[in-house]
Amino acid sequence: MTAAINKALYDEQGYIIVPNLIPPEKLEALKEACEHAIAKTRTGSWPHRRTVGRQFPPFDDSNPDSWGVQHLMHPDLEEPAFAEWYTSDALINVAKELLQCNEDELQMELFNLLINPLEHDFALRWHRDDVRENATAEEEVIALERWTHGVQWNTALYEDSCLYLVPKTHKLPRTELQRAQSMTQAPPASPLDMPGAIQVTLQPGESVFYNNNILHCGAYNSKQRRATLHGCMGDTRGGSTRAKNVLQHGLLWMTEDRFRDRLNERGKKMLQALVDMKEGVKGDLGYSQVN
Ligand SMILES: O=C(O)CCC(=O)C(=O)O
Ligand SMILES: [Fe+2]
Repeated sequence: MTAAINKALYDEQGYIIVPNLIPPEKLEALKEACEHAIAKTRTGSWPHRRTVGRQFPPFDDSNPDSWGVQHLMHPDLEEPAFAEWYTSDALINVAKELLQCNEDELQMELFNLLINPLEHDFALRWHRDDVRENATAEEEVIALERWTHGVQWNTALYEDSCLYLVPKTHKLPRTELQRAQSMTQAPPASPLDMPGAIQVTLQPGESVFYNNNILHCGAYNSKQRRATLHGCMGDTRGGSTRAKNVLQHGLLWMTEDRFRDRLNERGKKMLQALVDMKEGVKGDLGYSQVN
């Protein structure tokens, strides 16, 4: 198990920074894979993207500019470095430690890339990924209490200061002042005006692991290169609690044999957990947020 993981600090703050999860010999391969994926996205040949103007799924084609590349492990993207890293010992060990689970309980989920738009600065409003902005304090407490079986991370390939968060709000409902700044669809003019907010700066190779129901936002600078791997994993003890958060991204392609067949044995097991969760939920769960 990776000695540097401070699980107690993660539980207390709702996030931790972890250096060097990408082995040096893999860093160049991942950067190259990202460049290919970004080029395909910007030229329109990769259709699965996060569109400027839309903060949350479902994304559409209403703007040619993009702030993210979706589905990095998709076989059509033809970049095996992504699935290799998602299933690597370094990443799996951190996930197991933070989730306090066995490898057999790990669930494959999302793996995307956050990039700088080219034409427009863009921002995401203050939000929790799977709790709506109009939730009452009581509803927030209930939602946060059940949100214990997943972990999300950003791994920067270049220096990245786009993410802001409010430490400890993974366990606490918003104060009145925090609610006042997170009740609309509008991104903040100045993220640090949010009471308690910090800006997270990652050096190349560093990762922030966080509870994605912590209060957070993003500010994207079109002039500063961003290529930040953005993924999450769950553990099967969570049952279907994570289904909406994950399935809203459109994961039918992950149920196809041609994806499964390309994974290593560890990846195949993790994928099966996702497929089981998907099959276990009935009907359309809709979306976590409204754009
Ligand atoms: O840009 C970021 O780092 C945060 C992205 C985010 O909050 C989201 O995709 O929900
Ligand atoms: Fe988010």
